[in-house]
Amino acid sequence: MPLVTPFETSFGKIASRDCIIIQAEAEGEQGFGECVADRDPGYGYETTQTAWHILSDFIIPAVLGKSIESASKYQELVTGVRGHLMAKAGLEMAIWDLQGKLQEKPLSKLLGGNKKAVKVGVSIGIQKDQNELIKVIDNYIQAGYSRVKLKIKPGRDIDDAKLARKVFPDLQLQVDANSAYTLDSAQSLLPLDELNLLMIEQPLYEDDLWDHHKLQEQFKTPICLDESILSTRHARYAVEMGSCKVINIKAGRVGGLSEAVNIHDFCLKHGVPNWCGGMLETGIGRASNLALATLDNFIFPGDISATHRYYTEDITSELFELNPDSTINVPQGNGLGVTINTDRLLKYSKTKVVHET
Ligand code: OSB
Ligand code: MG
Repeated sequence: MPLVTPFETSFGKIASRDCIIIQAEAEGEQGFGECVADRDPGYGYETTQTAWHILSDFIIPAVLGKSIESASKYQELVTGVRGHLMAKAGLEMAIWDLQGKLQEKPLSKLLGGNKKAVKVGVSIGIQKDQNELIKVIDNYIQAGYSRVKLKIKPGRDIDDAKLARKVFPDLQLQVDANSAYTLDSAQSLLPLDELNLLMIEQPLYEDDLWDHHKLQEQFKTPICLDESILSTRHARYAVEMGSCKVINIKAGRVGGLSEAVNIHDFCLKHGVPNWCGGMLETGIGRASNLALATLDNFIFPGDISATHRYYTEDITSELFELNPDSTINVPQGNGLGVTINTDRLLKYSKTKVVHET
């Protein structure tokens, strides 16, 4: 899936995505899911190919032909697969979609949400220079986004953020480092604390909960964890250690929507605000993110932008558009509430495999 513009982060540049789309069938109905793993293991260790392998050789055989009472029971079938949370989450999404269609309920309702629209922002990649950065931010503000996240990396951090803050003094602004710093090198980020940022996302390595605690002690700006939180246990460790004050939830990163809801419930109970992260999903994953973001503790705007911020041609028939109040409507149809544009799906498909009982 070619992106409208390449997306540059501290771990590399993404110009197009290799997505795995999963179709699950039961009782004459079908559900769709999207695995968020990408071609390169830059954000996490999984790739499209590892996810394809784990799905084909382990996850699908563990689930195929089994009777399952609800999507929330899916994890019990795949306990034999350690890790590979993105692969697991892709099939779980398809089963939730299927359940919503069979029970004639939208996913947001199945998960316990009530909102009809959710607050969103836009995540902006590292730009070629500062002129371009200001132009890109301005365009998104003109388009109606009220919250902007800037990707940062060593050498493209303080100056970019300072300039953005100077030009847009009232903008809801945050930054995301995608694990590009160590506790030592992150000392250079201390000036960020004067910029009134909503949060600083994932400055240190994903397995560095203790150093995030030390860094959080140096900052009044909340640290938000993304890559570090793979389960409710990680959320508890981070909260007990004081490694962060905000947690970004991505169902794809934590093994699926069930675990995402568990993390949400834990954070709600402990007064730690959440927001819904994104992985440049197609309309399928975007519908899932919107449904998840309807839960009560999703307090900050999500990284869930309009379709055309990502793709000129998406594989769902529905387009997601930004409302003037920087929200996007949550699909109200059954399950994910989206329909697949089969011509587009075919046009962009590289490989298709059918697993049958
Ligand atoms: O860290 O949040 C991230 C995209 C790909 C991988 C990791 C991240 C991101 C984004 C974009 O920030 C979020 C989106 O708009 O989908
Ligand atoms: Mg992030």
